[in-house]
Amino acid sequence: MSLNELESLRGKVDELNLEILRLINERAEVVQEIGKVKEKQGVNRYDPLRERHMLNLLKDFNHGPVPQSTVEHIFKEIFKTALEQQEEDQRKALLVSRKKKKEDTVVEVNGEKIGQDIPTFIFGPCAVESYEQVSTVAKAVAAKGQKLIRGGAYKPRTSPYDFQGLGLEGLKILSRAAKENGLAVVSEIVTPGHLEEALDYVDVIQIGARNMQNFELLKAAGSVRKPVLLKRGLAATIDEFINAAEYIISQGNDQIMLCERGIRTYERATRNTLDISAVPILKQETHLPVFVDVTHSTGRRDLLLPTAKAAIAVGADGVMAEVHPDPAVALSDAQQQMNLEQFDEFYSELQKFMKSHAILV
Ligand SMILES: [Mn+2]
Repeated sequence: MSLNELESLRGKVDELNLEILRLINERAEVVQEIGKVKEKQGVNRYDPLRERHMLNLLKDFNHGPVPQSTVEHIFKEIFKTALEQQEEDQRKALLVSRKKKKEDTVVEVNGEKIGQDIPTFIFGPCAVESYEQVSTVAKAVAAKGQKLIRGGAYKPRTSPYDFQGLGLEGLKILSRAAKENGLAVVSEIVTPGHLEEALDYVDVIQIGARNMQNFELLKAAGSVRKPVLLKRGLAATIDEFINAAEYIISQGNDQIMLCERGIRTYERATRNTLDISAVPILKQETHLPVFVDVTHSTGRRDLLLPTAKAAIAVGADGVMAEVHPDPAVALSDAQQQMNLEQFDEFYSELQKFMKSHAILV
């Protein structure tokens, strides 16, 4: 074979490559069109029967020399790319997506602008147990100039025999203590049925980890005009978490805050594994404020401060932590709540950290 011949064959291969490239892209455009039609009809994007049909057609017309298994392998990759492209387009279309709205969403509660400039803190006991208990904590929170208090009245617990919370009575107690101290209430609602009665006493509706995919509850929270704090599920992927937020916003309520609270892994040194990288990912993917709950992610008092620092350093808009006047006798999460002294220490250390890093001036 002469050198000229080789050059000319290589030239042909180059041309064919470009032709294949052009065809792959042309195919992708047609698939995108199909995606739009399917979206309008509300049908599933992946259709295994259709894929089988396409593979059969290729088999009928493949006369070699490329073996059929290789042809299938190559075309399956092409099919997959097109499907991924469709999914990417779908993600861009989400209302919570940063691509849909570039600017940060700022949620205003009790004069606190959450998601803007300085981090927001949400402190309070795991559960509302008595007026004295929440009132003591409310005073400590207000003394620090903070604007929000948390406390569970409806407690979804692992065991049905564990303390289930004081219910509406608990919300009334929390609301009273909060008002007396100029604080807004963050409290979990577990069923759409409780939402209406709770609205008089709650300023931020919390949807807990165990209810992250309670779609009826998400839709109900989306149809009221109160901010929602949505916690990530125990074993939820970031994608599932984002879609849960989409359920809320799809009903018209865009006052949503996300909260990373640790995920379940094989690691037992902490109660859950704090997925710290979820914070910047959620900030990139969505326009919503992102919190880190250091209490439930670690389940360890000695890790509250370092993880809170990490949360702020990585760009979280706020931190949530549990405080109880006497954690040893708390009816839930006795292991990990801070007492008032520890709370003071935690708070002042965090302030120091933020000042030294010019987060607070
Ligand atoms: Mn708790």
